[in-house]
Amino acid sequence: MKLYGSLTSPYVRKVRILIAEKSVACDFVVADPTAADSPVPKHNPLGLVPVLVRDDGSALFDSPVVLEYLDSLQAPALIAASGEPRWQVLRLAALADGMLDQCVARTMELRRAAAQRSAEVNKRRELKIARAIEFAEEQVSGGAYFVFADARSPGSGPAPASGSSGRS
Ligand SMILES: N[C@@H](CCC(=O)N[C@@H](CS)C(=O)NCC(=O)O)C(=O)O
Repeated sequence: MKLYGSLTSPYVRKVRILIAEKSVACDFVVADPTAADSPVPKHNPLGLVPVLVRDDGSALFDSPVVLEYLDSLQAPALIAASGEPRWQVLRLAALADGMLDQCVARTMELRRAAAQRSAEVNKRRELKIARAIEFAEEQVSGGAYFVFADARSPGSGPAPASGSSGRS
């Protein structure tokens, strides 16, 4: 399998983290999706990374889809398979993806020529990001930081060590 992606894309990083967590055999091909000779559109008509090209040549794209596929390859599942734990994980993933969408769009806006930039649009984006961070913080109890173990299997992960991972 090959993962096509840029080094800077947060969506690609999500996939690379899961590949590392699960020790999945997968080559990482650094590819700029916007380059004229990019291999990306051949695998994803939308021209976006990440794209996962499987051994039979078929491609999967959109990071949530790629994550679900990779997670399904070997146990233990990091994304809960069913019931309330699944809805909790999917909601958190949607929140994180939504934050990434807003952050990426904000960055793209800042890259536009000064005369074309909209401070108002980015203000709305920043408000959404701030609300999403607050929402994420409310998901953890006891003033602890959110830790990855909470996302693996809500309710069954180890409790954060008191003090060391608490908010200061
Ligand atoms: N919803 C997609 C978003 C992917 C995305 O926007 N990737 C950006 C890199 S951060 C990209 O490939 N941009 C190229 C372009 O806009 O042409 C996912 O989760 O995979």
